[in-house]
Amino acid sequence: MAKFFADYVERAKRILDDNWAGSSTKPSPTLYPHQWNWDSGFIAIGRSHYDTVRAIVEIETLFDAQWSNGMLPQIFFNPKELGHYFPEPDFWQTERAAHAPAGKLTSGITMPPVHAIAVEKIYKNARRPRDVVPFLERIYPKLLALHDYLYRERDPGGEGLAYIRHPWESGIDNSPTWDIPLRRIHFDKAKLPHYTRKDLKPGIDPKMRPSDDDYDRYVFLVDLFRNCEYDEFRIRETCPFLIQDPLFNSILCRADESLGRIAEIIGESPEMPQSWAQKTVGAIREKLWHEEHGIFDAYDLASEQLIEVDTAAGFMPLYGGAATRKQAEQLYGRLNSVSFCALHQGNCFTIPNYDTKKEDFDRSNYWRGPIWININWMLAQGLRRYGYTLKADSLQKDLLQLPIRFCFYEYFDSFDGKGYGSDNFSWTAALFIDLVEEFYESERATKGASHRIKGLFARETILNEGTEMPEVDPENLAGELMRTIRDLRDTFYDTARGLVDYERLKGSEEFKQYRMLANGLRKFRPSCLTGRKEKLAFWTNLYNTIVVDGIVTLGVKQSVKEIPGFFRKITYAIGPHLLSADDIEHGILRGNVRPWLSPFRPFGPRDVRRGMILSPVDSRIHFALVCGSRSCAPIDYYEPNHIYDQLEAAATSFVNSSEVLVLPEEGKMLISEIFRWYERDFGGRTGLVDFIFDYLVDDEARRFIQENYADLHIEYLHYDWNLNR
Ligand code: 2M8
Repeated sequence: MAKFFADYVERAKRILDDNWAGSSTKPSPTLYPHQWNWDSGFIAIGRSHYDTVRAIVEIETLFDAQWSNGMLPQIFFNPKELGHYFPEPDFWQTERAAHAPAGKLTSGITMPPVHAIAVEKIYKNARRPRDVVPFLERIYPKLLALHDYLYRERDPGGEGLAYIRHPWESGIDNSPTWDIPLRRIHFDKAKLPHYTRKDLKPGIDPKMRPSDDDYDRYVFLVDLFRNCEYDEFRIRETCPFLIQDPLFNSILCRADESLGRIAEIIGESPEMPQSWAQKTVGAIREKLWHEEHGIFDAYDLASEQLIEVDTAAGFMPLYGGAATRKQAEQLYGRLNSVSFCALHQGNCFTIPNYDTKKEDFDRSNYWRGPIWININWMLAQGLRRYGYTLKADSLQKDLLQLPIRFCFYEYFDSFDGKGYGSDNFSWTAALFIDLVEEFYESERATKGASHRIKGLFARETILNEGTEMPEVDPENLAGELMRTIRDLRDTFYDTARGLVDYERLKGSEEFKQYRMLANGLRKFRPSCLTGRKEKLAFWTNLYNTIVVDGIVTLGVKQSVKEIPGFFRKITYAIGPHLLSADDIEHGILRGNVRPWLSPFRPFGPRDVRRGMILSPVDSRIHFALVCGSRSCAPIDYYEPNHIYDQLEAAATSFVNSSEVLVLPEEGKMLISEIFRWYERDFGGRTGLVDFIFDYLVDDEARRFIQENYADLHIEYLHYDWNLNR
């Protein structure tokens, strides 16, 4: 796995190197050729893991452009790159501003203040954090001045909420939230300064960018600012777009926290940042909460009301720690719903930037629906902060997969993951590096080498040693057991999403009944199973249920990986035999073959259990066997009479899900690790490709496989071992 990510991390670093412009990093080699405010924060976070020097230079360069009133500009223009972007300094005319730094080319607005967060990360991730202290001492007053500007100039009423005065300040430019306040702006188009957009470059579909109407309003606002000579008071008096945004303010209070900790490191008083944080937290939860929607909304200071448009920005108070526990619960219900791609929903990535159920949701248009790595990177941390670990893990998985599957794009299709906008996008690369580091860290904590060794020598836990025995003849036990398993399926399994309600199942009558029947297995003779279909269904169902039983009995919380050698450990006594989940799978159902990376076959040459082996192997069982994890097949109950049809349906559904991705434009096919572990069951590599080809329904994908059959490039997807809870 380490090797698997290592190649992509190298690619991500190469992107950052290629976009390096000498003292800062361009967000993208094509669309954004200058230095951008919050992009640099995210970029520095990525670099902080391997290049402290450049991470520091990135931040210091940006702060060289800070205005004397503390404002940190949205863009610091590179004089060598002028001519490729709109609007550039000739349009901003910041020389009219009293506070703009002389000799520096900047825009006249700001962006979400992620910088203190980035600076703290640089310190924490440095090989020798002490060496970074002089940088902290240099940058701290500048960070303080930035936050002071936001509280002073953008929150004149002292509420604790800074307003933004241009959609570009939000970072989420054409978010549907801005439609209402922007459409309210009326102006005479003839009087609008002449301008030409430069973002509609070849290869960029205009439908995936803000509209011309939006641009007119962006330009109108810039014109207003320069006419006010960038004087905050005059702007405030006339600007029709003044919004208190939950995204901006959640980042602000999260950055206040970092600022307080930086103050402590360098021996300054953290009091000011801490009191700012407290105030903003209180104001977000009081003023921006929409009780009915169960989400935070932006507040429009012109109309004096919440803008009732729900986007991913509404979840950001989780990141800022601003949601109360009760708000967080409601928020989670909203976030983990079909509107924003629920756990195990399939065919969507978490979290789209806008409610997918809205009519104007647009899966490929910029900030009106797609997935953005930076927003979700923050939301994953917010979810962890409130203890929603499972969802945070699933977010992390999607964030790691998107660049791997679809390259390091600017944003991604919320349903099929296709990359849009600029390729080789810097913050996608930078935050990917950070996510991989986080992934390694949690791997080290839960599944180190010693864990694997323990797994090899795991002692079995016999799960059916209870004293309560069923009053059923051993001959009828199989039928009874299967009926009870079907009841469990009906009551506690969500077969469409592959989830099990372990909590409810645990204390239920149905599960008690199942466990009693499982005790009866001690007197069962497997030889009374007749016919291949009956055996196939019996062992498949029993395997799936021993896994559920093991998860409940051993108290698995997040992942079966918590228990060393889980599948070797969970065992049933069946007649005179002991059979672990591994024995059932690799011994009986797979024809006694070695499990992946194991030196031994389950049944040795003289093992009497060899009599139970089912041969030949039906490779479709891999889409029916459940491992209690998110990436395995969804759990179901298999009927002896219909098992072949059910296996056929399971294989079709798996091959046509996001576990098999054929990407002709990338010249490769990405498939579940299941295909790697069980390649031999599919008849080796060729058999595997044939198998996938036969089940795929998409014509374009089939054509690609056919045309590239001989040297098809295959990569394997990261397997998600999180519990299918
Ligand atoms: C996008 O915004 C710029 C204006 O700032 C643009 O559309 O031209 C946004 O995605 C913004 O969040 C980002 O910082 C910037 C550069 O990546 O591009």
